[in-house]
Amino acid sequence: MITMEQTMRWYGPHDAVSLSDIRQAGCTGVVTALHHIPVGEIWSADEINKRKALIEAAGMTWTVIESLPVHEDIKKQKGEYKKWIENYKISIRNVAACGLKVITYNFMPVLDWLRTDVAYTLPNGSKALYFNRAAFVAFDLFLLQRPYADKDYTPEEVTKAKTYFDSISDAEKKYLFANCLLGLPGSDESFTPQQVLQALEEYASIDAAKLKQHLFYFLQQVVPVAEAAGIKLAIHPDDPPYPLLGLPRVVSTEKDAAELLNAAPSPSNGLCFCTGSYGARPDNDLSGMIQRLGDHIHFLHLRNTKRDVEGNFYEADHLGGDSDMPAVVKEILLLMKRRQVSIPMRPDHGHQMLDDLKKKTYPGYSAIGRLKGLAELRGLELGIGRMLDL
Ligand code: DNO
Repeated sequence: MITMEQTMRWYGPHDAVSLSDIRQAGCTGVVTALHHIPVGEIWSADEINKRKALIEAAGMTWTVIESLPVHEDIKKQKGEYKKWIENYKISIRNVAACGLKVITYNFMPVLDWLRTDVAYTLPNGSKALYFNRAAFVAFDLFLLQRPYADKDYTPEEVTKAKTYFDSISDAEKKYLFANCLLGLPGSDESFTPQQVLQALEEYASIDAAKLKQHLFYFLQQVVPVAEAAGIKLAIHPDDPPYPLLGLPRVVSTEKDAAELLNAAPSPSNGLCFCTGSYGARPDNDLSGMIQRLGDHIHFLHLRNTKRDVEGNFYEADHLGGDSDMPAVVKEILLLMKRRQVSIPMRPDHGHQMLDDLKKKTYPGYSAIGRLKGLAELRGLELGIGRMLDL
């Protein structure tokens, strides 16, 4: 039976969750990035090898790079975007020269994932990441005060946001503001409102069609280099999977994924299949997507969300929530058997629980919550595999 390779994300030597913790959780692989290298700059073989050696000394392999970030100029096709693309190609080649095989990236303008509350208390006392629609609209309209933001919302949404905003304390407003402005993953620096407003302004003339063109151009440039070097690229979907703050988002649905794969056909043009991100939309059929797009899935993020009719969602237990995780794992097992490959997986995010609650970790990336998710997924996989006699 071919099983998924178990990995966890590690933010680097300063991460409160150590490599030894990750190994004890049962992982054989680590997913990490060189967060200290500014976006756009070349990742040298020397820097990659140094990080790789740390991971190998801890008895694991560096299985996936998450992320090799794409410079904002590339997304906007402005400024020095051609230089940044050339740098990206060099980094791909350097990554390959160091023996790594999979690179994850995303094409979300300005922000990466976004939640309104990174410590939402669940009934059992553990904490989860939460996206509250009214809080988000309130942030946009009354805290960030994005020009013309009200045009993006229905009058009912504006009223709900106002009621919500009036009901929370100043401290809660500050907390909401800070949560929505958290910096890029792996960075300890938050965005300032001015930075975000300025960055949004620069996207004023870029709609979804244009952003797609920019993504396709980028792929047509880098995919052949990746293919020649033996690297699989794996694009992470938008999180949440719809436009935010007036910014277009173009990797949210099965149709988006299929289009970007067709734009630069190659086994190296692939997907990071994140069940939590795609699954936050009820119209994404996760099992069907694995059946139809499976040849291009090179990395898996397994997590679950629980939605409500208002557009709110929180990150549920890995086997709970709205996505049918047993069905997803079954499809993955069948896919790996058909392709005869083990696909790396990480339990994406976890609840802050038990001793996690006393530690400062990156939101979503505490040790025990992820270990719980990983252990549940491992058991699920083994059980389903045995039942199907794979
Ligand atoms: C969130 C992550 C994302 C992901 C990037 C990939 O926890 O899944 O931040 O790493 O979008 O580029």
